[in-house]
Amino acid sequence: MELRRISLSLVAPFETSFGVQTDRDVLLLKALTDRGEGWGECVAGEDPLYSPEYVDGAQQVLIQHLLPALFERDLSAADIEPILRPVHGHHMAKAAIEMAVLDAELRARGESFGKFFGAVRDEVDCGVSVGIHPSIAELLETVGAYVEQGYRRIKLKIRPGWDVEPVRAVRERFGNIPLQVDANTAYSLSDAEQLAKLDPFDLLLIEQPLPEEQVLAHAKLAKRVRTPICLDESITSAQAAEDAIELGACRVINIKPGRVGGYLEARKVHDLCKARGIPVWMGGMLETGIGRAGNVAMAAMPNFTLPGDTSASDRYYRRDITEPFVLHDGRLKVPKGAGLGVSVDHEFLDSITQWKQTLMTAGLRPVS
Ligand code: OSB
Ligand code: MG
Repeated sequence: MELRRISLSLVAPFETSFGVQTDRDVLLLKALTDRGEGWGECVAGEDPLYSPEYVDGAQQVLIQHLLPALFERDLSAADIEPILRPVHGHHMAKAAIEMAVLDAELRARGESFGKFFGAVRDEVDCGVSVGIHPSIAELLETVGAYVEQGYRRIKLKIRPGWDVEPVRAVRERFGNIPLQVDANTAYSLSDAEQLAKLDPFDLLLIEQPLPEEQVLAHAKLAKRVRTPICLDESITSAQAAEDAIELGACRVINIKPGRVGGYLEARKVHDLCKARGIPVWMGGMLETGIGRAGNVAMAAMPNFTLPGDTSASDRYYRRDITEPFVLHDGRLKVPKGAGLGVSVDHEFLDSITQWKQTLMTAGLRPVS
C-alpha cells in the first residue's frame, strides 16, 4: 500500500460552524496488488472538528494498526471490515483501505463502481454546499453564481446567528429553488424555537442540528419543527441509521461512505433506508476526483432521490488530480470505466505530494 499526503488549495474559503477551510491536506492510498492498482481517498479533515478523526491520526492508525492486519493475505474488499473490526472506530481510515482494494478488484475484473452498486442512472443530480459568508450580499452573490451554473439544489451552512436571515434572503432572491441547511451540530435542543423559525421557508431538510450522540434529542426536536430532520454526523453505521429511524430522529439521511467505514457499509445504509421509505442523498467531504468518482457512482443507486453534495471539480479546485467532473445541466456523469473509472494525473499528483511511503508485508518495511 502506498500512502501519500497531498496539498490542494480550495478555490474559495469554506466556512462552517466548525471553522474556515482554505486548503486541503488529503491522505490518498494506492493498493498495489498482484492484479493491479486501486485508489482510495481518506476523507478525514486536517483537524478533528467534524468528527473525532483527523488526517494525521488516520495516517498513524493505518500504519500502526490497520494495514499490518491485512498484509500477506488474500483479500477481497468484503473481507476488510470483518478483519479490522477489533479496532474500534477510525471509519474514515478503514474506508480508505476498502476503497483502494475495491477499486483494484473492480479494475481487475473490468467492472465499474456504478455497475457494482447497481446504478440505475447514467448521471446524478447535483447540489452545492455554500459556506457561511461575511455578509448576506456576498452570500447572494455566491449562490447566484451556483444557480447560474445549474446546480439543482442549494445547501446553506448555518450556525446560531447565521440562520433565518440568510435563508430568508436566498428565498426572496431566488424563489422556490430546492433549498436546505446544514448546522454541523451547532445547536442544542433548547434552540428548538429558533429552528422552527425556518419552517415558513419550505426547506427540504435541516441537516444535523444537534451533536452527533444526541439522537433522542433529534427525535424530540423533530416533534417541534415542521422541516424534516436529516442526520449526517450521527449516522456512523447501518445500525446507527436503523436506530435513528426507529426513534423518529430523522426523515432523511445523508450518506458519506467514509463516515460509515466504507462503500460496502454505505450500501447497507442505502438498502435499509430504501426498505424503510427514508430517502437518502450523497454527502461530500470536499473530495478530489478520486473520492468524487466513487460518490457519484454510488449516488446513481435507486434510493438516492435527493441531489447530493457531489459538486463539479471546479467548485473545489482549480485543478483536480483526475480528469475534472464537469456539470452538465446540473448533473455529473457516472464514470463508465473499470473501477472508479477515472485516471490520476501522476505528474500533477507528484507535484503536490508532501509525503509518501510504501508499506508492505508483516513488519511494515518501508520500501521507498
Ligand atoms: O457536513 O456536509 C458536511 C464538508 C466537510 C465536512 C462536512 C461537510 C462538508 C460539506 C461540503 O458540506 C460538501 C461537499 O461539497 O463536499
Ligand atoms: Mg453535513
